[in-house]
Amino acid sequence: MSSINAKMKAEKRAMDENDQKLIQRTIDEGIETVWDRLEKQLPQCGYGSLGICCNRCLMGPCRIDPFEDGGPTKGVCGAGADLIVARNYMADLACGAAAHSDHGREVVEVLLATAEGKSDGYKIKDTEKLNSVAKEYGIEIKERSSEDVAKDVAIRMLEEFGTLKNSIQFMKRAPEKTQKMWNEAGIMPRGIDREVVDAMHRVHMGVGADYKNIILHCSRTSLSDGWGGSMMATECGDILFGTPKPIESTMNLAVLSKDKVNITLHGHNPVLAEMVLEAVKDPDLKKLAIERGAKGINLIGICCTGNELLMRHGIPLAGPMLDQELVIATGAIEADVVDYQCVFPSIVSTAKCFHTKIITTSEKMKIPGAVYQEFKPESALTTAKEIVRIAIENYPNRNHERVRIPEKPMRVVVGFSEESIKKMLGGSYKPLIDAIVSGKIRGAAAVVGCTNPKVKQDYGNITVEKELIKRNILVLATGCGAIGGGKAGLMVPEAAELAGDGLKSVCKALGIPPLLHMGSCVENARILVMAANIAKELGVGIEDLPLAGASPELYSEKGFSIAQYFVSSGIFTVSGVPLKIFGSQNVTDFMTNKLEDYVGATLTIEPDPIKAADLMEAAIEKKRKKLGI
Ligand code: SF4
Ligand code: MSK
Repeated sequence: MSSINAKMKAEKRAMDENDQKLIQRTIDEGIETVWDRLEKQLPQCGYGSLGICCNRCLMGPCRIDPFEDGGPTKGVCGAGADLIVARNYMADLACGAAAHSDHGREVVEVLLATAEGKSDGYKIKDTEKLNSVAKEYGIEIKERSSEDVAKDVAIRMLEEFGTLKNSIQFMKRAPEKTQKMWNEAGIMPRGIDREVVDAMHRVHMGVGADYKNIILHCSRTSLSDGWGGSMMATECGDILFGTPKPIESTMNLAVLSKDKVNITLHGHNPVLAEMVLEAVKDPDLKKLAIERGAKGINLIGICCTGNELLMRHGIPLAGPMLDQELVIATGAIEADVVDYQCVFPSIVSTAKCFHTKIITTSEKMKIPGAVYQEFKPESALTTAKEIVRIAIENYPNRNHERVRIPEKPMRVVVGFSEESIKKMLGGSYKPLIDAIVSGKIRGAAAVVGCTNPKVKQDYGNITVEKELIKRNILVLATGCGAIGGGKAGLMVPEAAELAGDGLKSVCKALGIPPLLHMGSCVENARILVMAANIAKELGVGIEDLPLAGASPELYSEKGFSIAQYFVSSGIFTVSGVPLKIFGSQNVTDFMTNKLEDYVGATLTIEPDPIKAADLMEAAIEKKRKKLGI
């Protein structure tokens, strides 16, 4: 392919110029990426896209055929389109909820090991948060050591995964009105694992056959993720590593260093990344890096691990999920260290084109061809140092002539945890509520979730974000959706100039960007807590607030769970990528219309990001009208 064609192709694949440069390189040099593999898959299966293919049991696989007269309308067991679509959606969503919550459990386990003095390198950093969570659980603090309190907190949380306790403490953070709504709809979750296992039981052949009942259980399962496993991951992450505060940093592929050992950290669980961050402070390792000819060690984050490191420590972030192959294609990465989720198995092949070592660390996620360094709390810092040593020893293998690091990293201001936002407002949400009531700010919108090669990278996220701030809607962003806005320059206070007059004046008065980065995909829990606290200050339910959500470039099963728990918490939500539900008119109608009767909000699909912003604005205005503001 000529270089001009490669450039045009790269421009179609991503918004960001630095991404485009690396995409062009992959095309020029025949390095396969996610976009190439998507092209080879086209056209993708129509049955699968509509959700009407069932591969659940050995009487199948079965499909419903809406394309041909006289085609099958039932699977071998008699399941029709409604059931097959609902069941497939629930199985995907349960997988996402399980991934989030299992990550949460592992953070709680590290907290327990640390409290018991059995972990290597971890400390309790935020005792204020520890004590406030302990109070919620009714745990005595008095003269007790942080470790004793943390031990009780961790055990009480671990109890909520199973079935004995039968309730999740953090559900009580929601306003009473919202809790009543959940109880009336029969979707108040009992335990985290319980709801996921129950979901998988229901999708077994010959169990759930009522699509409405299945979708409502999707809500229950997703709530156990958002208000359960994900919220525990967030709170225990803060207790162990600190609650984020506003901090400056940089983003995009230009954050790599030409003359330092570059180590990328990719995946989701901060328990790995935080220890690598500790390990690079080791004077012996710093010395070793110099001895091997480097000027030092440069840590860089990718996607959600990157978001957590960025939020808490200002570690520069290279890009979202789809940048994982591009960052290796710079030729400048000594080690790409991963834990789990959103990590392409293909990175080992990408790494073979250069000197990069892929280091896997989780017993759950091994990749053939990668270096495996098992990461356990009891030997965490020791393993992290070994990982850093492997990276440093690999520096002399870098071929500097093949290195292509783009220029101009984008400045960002991040670290907007719920606590830091409240502090910035003077300790109460009143100033924000006043701005919303006066109409200066029409409402707030969460732009969350992924990047997906079916959408030009960052286009959906950035367009929705820009449209919303123009319309005086404050944007709260997390996950890879946040990274798009950061790379586009929306995460600096000067971006207030792009906002409508009302939002601009508020941002200028507070010195904040119109798009607030609130963390990783698991940390959407911060948005739920903020919504709950604002609703309680106003004396209403979350479902009454002028709030909306969007995932313009959704790809992941975790994203299904996030979208469903936003909706189930009463927040109208739009996916920019079609969910696999259109094979059933009834399921589609239930999700996009009838769910409102149960949870005060619906989930809809709109691939055009400007129209998605229109829908979000309309939902916000509808809630304003209902509130009489
Ligand atoms: Fe076919 Fe029913 Fe088995 Fe699904 S569960 S594969 S529809 S027989
Ligand atoms: S990493 S789940 S692509 S946000 Fe959390 Fe990004 Fe979505 Fe993975």
